[in-house]
Amino acid sequence: MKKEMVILVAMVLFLFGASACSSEANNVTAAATSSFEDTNDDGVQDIQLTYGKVGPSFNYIFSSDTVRVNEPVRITAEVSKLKGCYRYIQIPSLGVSQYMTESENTIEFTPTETGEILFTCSMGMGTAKLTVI
Ligand SMILES: [Cu+2]
Repeated sequence: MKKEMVILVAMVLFLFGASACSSEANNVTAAATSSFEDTNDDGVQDIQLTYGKVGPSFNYIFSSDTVRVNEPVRITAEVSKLKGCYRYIQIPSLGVSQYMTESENTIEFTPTETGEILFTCSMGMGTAKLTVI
């Protein structure tokens, strides 16, 4: 009797774990399907960067959070929305550290490997990431 209970509990736990895993996998797939826009058809993946409410707080907002590997990316910042240190964009993995102005409001790079690229402001309060697929 006791042994049967243990087996039952193990099965329930297994089913729970399996369903939790599959819903997590679905979320990942959903996030990865949001795609970039090549707005002016020049072969560059255009992403607009602005700032606004994200969940309960405020942070950077990308128009798309997914880009394709080995294709150029152009981030264009809406500078008027970026205050203070939010204009000073750091991309540690690419060695980028750039102060955005109205006249210099773009960052261009070509991701050479899949994974995540982290963006932060100079003080680390603002964060955002691009997923390279
Ligand atoms: Cu900051």
